[in-house]
Amino acid sequence: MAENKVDGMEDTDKKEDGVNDVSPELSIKHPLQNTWTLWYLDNDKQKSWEENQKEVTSFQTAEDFWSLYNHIKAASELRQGCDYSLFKKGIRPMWEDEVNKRGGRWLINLEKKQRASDLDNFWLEILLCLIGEAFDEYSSQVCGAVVNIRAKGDKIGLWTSDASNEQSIMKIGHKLKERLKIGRNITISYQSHKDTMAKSGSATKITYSV
Ligand code: MGP
Repeated sequence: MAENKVDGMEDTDKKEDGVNDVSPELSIKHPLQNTWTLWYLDNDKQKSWEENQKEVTSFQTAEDFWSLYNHIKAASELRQGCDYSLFKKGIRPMWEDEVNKRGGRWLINLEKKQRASDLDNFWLEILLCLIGEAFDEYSSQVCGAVVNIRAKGDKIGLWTSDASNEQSIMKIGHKLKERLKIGRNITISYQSHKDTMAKSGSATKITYSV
């Protein structure tokens, strides 16, 4: 018995050696430029908005992003009132965070019927833009993105850190439209968080649009 066991273990060791022979390009994960944190906002009416924000996990390689993405529900499968947010590690997905408080967001308002057709594609494309630093030299201005699942129509926001930096905001807005293949006939708007916070029932002031 004991001898068999030892034989078995030797076999296993050999297999493991084989795996380790794989070239480094295939076995080393691909690091991302930033570490990213996924947040989930639950819609629990007993709790405050801030208490409902849950930090899920952080990742810093392409492979770990895909493991996470494939493991969680698609945005379209979340309950009404819930959000996903993906932010650079250390930035909380809220207006009050030091990095967000002078910033704002590019906002994509979806029609109800787009939950079935566009929502998950848009959200994945935005995630890939974030982790792939798709906004080139303006990527440092990008804080993260939020998807809101709402009965009145879902929303996706791309948050940047400086609502007064027109050049960065416009470049990011154009790139966003291009990557999401949003047609020229559709306009998306940028709002500062200060204005979003201040709105009282009426429409939020639009600072830029593309
Ligand atoms: P929401 O979830 O961004 O949009 O904000 P929703 O549900 O479509 O509502 P609408 O007002 O845009 O039509 C809903 C509410 O959540 C806000 O009115 C705030 O009370 C709270 N909230 C949202 N955000 C993003 C923040 C935040 O960053 N900080 C704090 N303190 N509260 C927030």
